[in-house]
Amino acid sequence: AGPYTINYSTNSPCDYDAWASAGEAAATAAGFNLNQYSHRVYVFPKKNTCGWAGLGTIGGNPSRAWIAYCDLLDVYAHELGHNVDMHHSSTDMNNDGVSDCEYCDVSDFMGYGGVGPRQVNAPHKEQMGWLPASKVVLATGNTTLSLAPLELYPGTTSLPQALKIAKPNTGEYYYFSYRRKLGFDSSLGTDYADKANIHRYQGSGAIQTFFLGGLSTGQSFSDSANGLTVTQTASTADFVTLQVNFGSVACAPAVPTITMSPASQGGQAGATLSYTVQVVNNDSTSCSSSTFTVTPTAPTGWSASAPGSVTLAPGQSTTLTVVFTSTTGSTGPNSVGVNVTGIEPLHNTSANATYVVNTPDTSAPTAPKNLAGSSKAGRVQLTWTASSDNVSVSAYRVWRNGNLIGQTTATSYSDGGVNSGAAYSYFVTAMDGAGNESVPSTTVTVTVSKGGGKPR
Ligand SMILES: [Ca+2]
Ligand SMILES: [Ca+2]
Ligand SMILES: [Zn+2]
Repeated sequence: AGPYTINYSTNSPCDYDAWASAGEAAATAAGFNLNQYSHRVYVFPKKNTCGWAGLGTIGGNPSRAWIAYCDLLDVYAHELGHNVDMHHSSTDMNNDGVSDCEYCDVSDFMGYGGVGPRQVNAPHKEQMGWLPASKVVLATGNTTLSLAPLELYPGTTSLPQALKIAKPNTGEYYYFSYRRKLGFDSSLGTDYADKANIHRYQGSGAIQTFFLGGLSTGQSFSDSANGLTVTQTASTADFVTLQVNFGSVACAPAVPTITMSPASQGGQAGATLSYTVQVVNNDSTSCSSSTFTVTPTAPTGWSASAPGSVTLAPGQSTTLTVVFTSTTGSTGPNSVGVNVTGIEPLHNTSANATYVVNTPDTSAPTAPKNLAGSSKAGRVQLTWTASSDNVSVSAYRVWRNGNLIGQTTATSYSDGGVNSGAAYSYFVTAMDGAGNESVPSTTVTVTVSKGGGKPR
């Protein structure tokens, strides 16, 4: 629309908002429905008092851009770039996270204006969706790959056009791309042309991108904090080859996982119980092996023992046995555990389990009842009625003439160690698992019948 003449002087103060309103009023009067325009650009004479070449909102609806240098193509591109959410293309040549110069990556029109037409850098192309996802390779392990020039229309090359690598210590990404003097980039400067360009960017959003430098064949980029090295190994007119090496990734120690089992078990006072302790070294794979010291923790007076220390590689796990012995006076549930310490303070952790001291069984079973005896074929057959116990009856003992002659879990017994015609007295006692014995049953006397089988 326009041009329209508005009632301001080229010498009047730089009231760009008022100029935009006056311009919009003029366009509306001329029949434009401005509601149809979500991106609005106000271009005014180069003779003005503003002191800048252009100004643009980052995003916005409508987005707005003011062009003070109406004859500079890249100023339009720059301000419209802000309007679609791009921030400035900056430099940080020493990669210390501190911007060296906000507008100095001039491989991208989001740097200084007045440089001439050019493309945008790799992070901006990804941010804008101007590179299909298939053209951006995220390297997570050692790899060697070739990139086609970033200037090519993606459909015209089978190669990827950007290499992206996470920068874990800041949550940013590195971007590598191959820039050549093609098309709008025909005037690309020597810092960029025919080199693998290195950028750093958050990965999304209206945040500055940072140019870190360019590689020639044989040169490497290193980030020692993240153990990353990227070496340019070859370049032709059609591609650059980069070798990515994560070889010396920094060690990231982590809290080991300690589990103790069983979670709970019981034993008598004074009993020694075993627990299995599993130790998992969760350090990152680049860490060296670590030694974990396992120290048992138990109530005062108890004794405990553990193997002491275990040495594990990252990711490795082992189980060891830790034993605890309660004191004779202990009762109820008690916490037992292990403290684990390692090389790193991060390694210090612990685990616990429960040792329940059972109340001892001091109550004997009831006496067996209804003891009855009979004799047949030279043997004595005894039967009785089962006893009961607060826990359980474990066995019956059979006594003949006051001597223990056998033990059974049944409620009957057959005694063959007897002489025909003789008389014997028997009683039976019941036992429980704790060794408590009942009082004797009543006594029965049995006279052994004459031999078995038919008489000869
Ligand atoms: Ca810097
Ligand atoms: Ca008992
Ligand atoms: Zn800007």
